[in-house]
Amino acid sequence: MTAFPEIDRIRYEGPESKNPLAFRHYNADEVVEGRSMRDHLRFSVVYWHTFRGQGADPFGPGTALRPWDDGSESVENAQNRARVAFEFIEKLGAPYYAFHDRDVAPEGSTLSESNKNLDAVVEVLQEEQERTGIKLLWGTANLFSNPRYMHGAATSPNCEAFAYAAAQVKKALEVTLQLGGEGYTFWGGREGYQNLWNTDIARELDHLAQFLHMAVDYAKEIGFEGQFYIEPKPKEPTKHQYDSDAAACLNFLRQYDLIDHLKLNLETNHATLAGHTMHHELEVAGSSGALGSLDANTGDLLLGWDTDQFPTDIYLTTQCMLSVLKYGGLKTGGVNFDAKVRRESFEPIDLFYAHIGGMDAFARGLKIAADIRADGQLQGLLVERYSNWDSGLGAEIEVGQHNLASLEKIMLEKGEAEANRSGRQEMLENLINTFL
Ligand code: XUL
Ligand code: CO
Repeated sequence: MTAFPEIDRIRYEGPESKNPLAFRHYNADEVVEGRSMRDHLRFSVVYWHTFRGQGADPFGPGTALRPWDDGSESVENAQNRARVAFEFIEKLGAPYYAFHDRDVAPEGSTLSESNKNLDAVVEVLQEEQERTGIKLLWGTANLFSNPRYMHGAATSPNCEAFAYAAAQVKKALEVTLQLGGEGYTFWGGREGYQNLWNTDIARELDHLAQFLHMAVDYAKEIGFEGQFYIEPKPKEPTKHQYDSDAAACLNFLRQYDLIDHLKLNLETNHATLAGHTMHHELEVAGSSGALGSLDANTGDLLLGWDTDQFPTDIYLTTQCMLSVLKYGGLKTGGVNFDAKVRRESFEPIDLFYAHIGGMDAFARGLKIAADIRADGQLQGLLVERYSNWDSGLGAEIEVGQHNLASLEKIMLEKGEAEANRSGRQEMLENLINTFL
């Protein structure tokens, strides 16, 4: 059985190709800065949008045609869907995928039934991983859809919702280990508040930290050595999510002694909802040594929701890859397309177009970023901007030789600070454009 009979393996045909089912820039074996594109980009397909998304929105039901899916919540349908997912990922040529426990297998009427369903589908995932060589980038548990999590999971005022979530994470860690997953992500689905009159923030944050420590401890116990990630998002579904942006996550991780255990999984549309750019979030995480993985997508600035569209903007992907290269490249993380085809793009083939576009956009971003780095002008101007810290007074301050009184003495003698130099912002923006 094949779900995509008309599609062959998607191949690299070069920038001149007019074939919409070919890559123009993503050439997996091509070497950039000493590493293949495959290894730089570590592309990953998400199960939840690509195989469970129906295209529903608040104004109408799903539109997606998925002829392989009988629409039931049976385990057989879930197993069949898993095989289709691997056919898709293999034809696309992405080396990784990511899933939530409840995307891949139906929730049963009890926890043990849900665990049994998950085991039955994980068996197929394992077979398919072995057959194709496709690997699990990260696993996660859905701790936000079921009504038991209406007030949150780890931050719920109901301790049994916390306990149930803990049990779900335990199982999700076990299957992530079983599948050789390279990471495990915590996105705080409803870990936030809707109303401060009924919320004890300090207690909820303590609980969230306890929950993450339990996961870290259990990973150690079972020998899971993958990387843990926390994924910032400022709102949706709650009005304020605790993990609101990279800086808030870093503060939380440091406050609760978790900073050595979790890195950040940054998502473009979450950055923009937070009033930041993805570039900002990457630099905040990277400069703290916490840049872990990318949920690659984009929002629509005119809509203001988490629309999770596929990234096609070369300026964005160039910024992403400049930051990734600057901080030493992706290690356990990947470029994970947490993105969905839009409601009007309802045919199976649209899934290919969407991923091909995202992969090509990132491949171009990678090549452009490498060109900018090889050229060296941008880096040279940055070094130059801070150069008066390299010797004399600047160097003395940096090594801690001064205090307020000694600096006052110098400035009383000089009377005024040295004149500033131009930031050259327009010139730098023009410089970047010469590479695009
Ligand atoms: C939600 C979101 C999630 C996480 C995984 O906005 O991005 O899909 O990536 O739970
Ligand atoms: Co995400």
